[in-house]
Amino acid sequence: KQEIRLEDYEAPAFTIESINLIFRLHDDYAEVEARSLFRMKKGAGSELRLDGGPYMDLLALEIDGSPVPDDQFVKSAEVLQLRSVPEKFELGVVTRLRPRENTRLEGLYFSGGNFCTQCEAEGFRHITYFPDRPDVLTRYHVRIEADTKSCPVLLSNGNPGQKGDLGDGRHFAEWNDPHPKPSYLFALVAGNLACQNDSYTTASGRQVDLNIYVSEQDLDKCDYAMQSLKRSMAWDEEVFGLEYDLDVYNIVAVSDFNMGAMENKGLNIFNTKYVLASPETATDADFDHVEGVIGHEYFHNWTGNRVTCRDWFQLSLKEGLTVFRDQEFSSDMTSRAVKRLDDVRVLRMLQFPEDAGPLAHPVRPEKYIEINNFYTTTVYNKGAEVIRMMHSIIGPEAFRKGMDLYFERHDGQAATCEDFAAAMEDASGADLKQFRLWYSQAGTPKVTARRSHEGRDLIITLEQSCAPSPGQGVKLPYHMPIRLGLVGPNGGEVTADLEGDGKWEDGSCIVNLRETHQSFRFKNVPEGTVPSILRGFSAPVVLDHDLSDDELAFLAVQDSDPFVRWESTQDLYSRYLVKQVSEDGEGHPPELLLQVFTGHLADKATDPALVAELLTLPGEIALGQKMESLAPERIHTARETLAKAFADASSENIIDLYQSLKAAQGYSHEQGAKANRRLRNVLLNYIALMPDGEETTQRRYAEADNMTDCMAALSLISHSNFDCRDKVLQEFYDKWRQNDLVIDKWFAVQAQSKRSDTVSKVRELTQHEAFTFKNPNRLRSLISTFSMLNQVRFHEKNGEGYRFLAEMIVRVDELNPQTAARLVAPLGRWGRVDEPRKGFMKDALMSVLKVSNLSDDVRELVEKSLA
Ligand code: B3K
Ligand code: ZN
Repeated sequence: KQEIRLEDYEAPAFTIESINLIFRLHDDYAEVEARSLFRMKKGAGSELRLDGGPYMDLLALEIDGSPVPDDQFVKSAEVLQLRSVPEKFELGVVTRLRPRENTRLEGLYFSGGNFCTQCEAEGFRHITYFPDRPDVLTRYHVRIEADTKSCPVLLSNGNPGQKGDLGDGRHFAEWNDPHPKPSYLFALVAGNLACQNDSYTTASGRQVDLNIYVSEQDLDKCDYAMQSLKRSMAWDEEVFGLEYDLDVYNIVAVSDFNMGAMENKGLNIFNTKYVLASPETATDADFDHVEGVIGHEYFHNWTGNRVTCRDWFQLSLKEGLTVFRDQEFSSDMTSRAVKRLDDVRVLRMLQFPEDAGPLAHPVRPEKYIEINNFYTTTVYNKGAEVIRMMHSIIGPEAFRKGMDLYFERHDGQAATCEDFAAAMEDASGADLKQFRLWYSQAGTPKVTARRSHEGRDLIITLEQSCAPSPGQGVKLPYHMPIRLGLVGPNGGEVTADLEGDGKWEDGSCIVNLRETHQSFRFKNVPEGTVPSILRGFSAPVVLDHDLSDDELAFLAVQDSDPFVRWESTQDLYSRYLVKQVSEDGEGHPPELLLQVFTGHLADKATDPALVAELLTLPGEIALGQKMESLAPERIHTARETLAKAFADASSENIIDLYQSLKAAQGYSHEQGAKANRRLRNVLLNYIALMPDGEETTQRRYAEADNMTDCMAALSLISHSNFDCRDKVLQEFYDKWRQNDLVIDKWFAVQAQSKRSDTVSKVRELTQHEAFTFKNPNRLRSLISTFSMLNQVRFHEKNGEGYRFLAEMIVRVDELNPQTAARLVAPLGRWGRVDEPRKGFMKDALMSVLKVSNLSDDVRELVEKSLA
């Protein structure tokens, strides 16, 4: 496959007025008839190029009702070229597909007894020959014909039209989508599904029919998704003034899905993982993810569907913006402070390594071989940070004006990241020229903050740099908003006059860092004031500061900004742990650390969910990122040792707090109850290390009346050498074997085990009766969890972890290239490890490359990973 470049973009030569699609679905094949009205643009040549794919047969090709003669078109595996077409014509294409054989889960496929589609990014070309690109928008009229009994439910985009009986045990349904859309937003579902129905009345009084379709046995797990959908609809009206625009909003949950969900116009298709939730089967985190993804797909209706992307290089235009919107939504629905920590943790754990490794690319990439490989955490999560920075720089009011202007200008169009930045610029009057570098430069910038004093003035000097990334040697300085505060000696906020580019807002000062080296003078600052830098993680950077341990301990307790409180605590713990690792020290943790820990333990004024985070040691992956060269075993040991020291030193307080958090009246999903569970389960980690640890953990497991508590205990048991371990794992499996999503957790909890036998256990689990290479959730729960989250076992010194992953990539690639490609990244991190690991990782990558028939998806990433 050839590399596609942003600089080669050309507008389409034809517009399409409408498309009529007829799907004739049969048990073992599907026939698709497509009739589209094409109109040539002025000055375009008369040749027509249509995208296609190798998995369908072309049964008929017509122009204005007459067959196109064989010598008038050329068909290769991926393109259908018509030599010369009229200025205006109806193109008729009939194709035959085999949905049951489609294990790639792209285009039209069969999952759990139902037909469904996935067209983003380039799946529509596997349904019919068509200009399958996001800047060709047209109106869809769809008719589905299928067996009445096996497919009672027939769905497509837009509003429902006619339906009826066809005789012979077959029936049909028609759907009309009045909003022009690109082909990637097309969707179809046909099958036997149960439905939860509700309705929503929009601000302007439009009544919308809401449906969630799932398989019969899951009907009792849709409530939360439905409530989340209604909350999303209300939130978008309130915060952005955006209303829903069709009579019906359908969501279908399918169990075989390559990613989380898909925002098809009026017919979202979801991974069951992000729809189904009940307290018995889903953790609090799962509930939050359901709400976040339901919101995300709903918000796409405006940011993605009404305004779509001109080309796939602009993917972050819809994804970064929509992630920002779903994060804001979840913040408003839950706790803003804790949501921010969760988001920053994800960014650091997934995006920072991507940005520092061989697969680094800008938020707006400039080239790709397989576009599916660019649905990355950089495009999504860093993309969201870019939007958040604009929000900080121009302020919330101007941001809202900018959004309004963006929709006013581009509703119904395929737009670019540049269009978005221009709207924000025009609405605010701010100059965002330099800011745009966030779209084009890859890599995580480093910011160094140093202090000096002149009289009573405090001068903070910020310096920025960004290491080279593939294809980008030298980086220009970014424009970044750094939110900082001054915490006075007795803990109060100090507001001091600023000399330099910035402004005060609600007790914090947002300064604009634009130069490589730039100073900010705060006038007349009381002695003993400590600067709190990068509040709210206002820019996605690595911060290096000159705060002492005592100052960190001070901020950990006193700062009004929850992010800095957490970050200072983490910094303090990490400093000590990194030193332990590099010196292989056995030393007892200093009094200051214990003081901070017990201080948090006694903190009754703070949200327990945040206290839980303050009491959590930095993860092994986060610690690894603080080291030049990764020492996974030593990181693991140092962290365990510190946890044990905390548990020993504060055992009474830990147990007291643990007891006091016991829910008075059974399970509740209220914020307060969730927060208490979070804290209680963090404390359980420490209790498990105490002399009665096994007993308490086992009791917690046995008494759990919800999946959050159950998994917290099970995860500790899975790490442990407790006698009960095998028995508990077996019981859990026996209890839940009918529930795929819960069994995914069972695989994941074993894949994450820190026990030294984990690699061989994980390998064994691929032979388990419940394991299948065909289901992406199952693959992710075992293979991705192991390779991405279990640092110490994946990086086993003998290279077994790497070899296992390489074998899995090859196995999965035979069935599902997109999902196989998503497994590659951990093997590319060889720059971070020493020999012999480095050699083993490269060998593993090479072994994948040697395979014949490797997909373009996997090949692109493996080749880049080796470069
Ligand atoms: N837009 C889809 C992702 C499609 C991925 C295609 N490989 C889901 C989302 O971001 O909402
Ligand atoms: Zn999205």
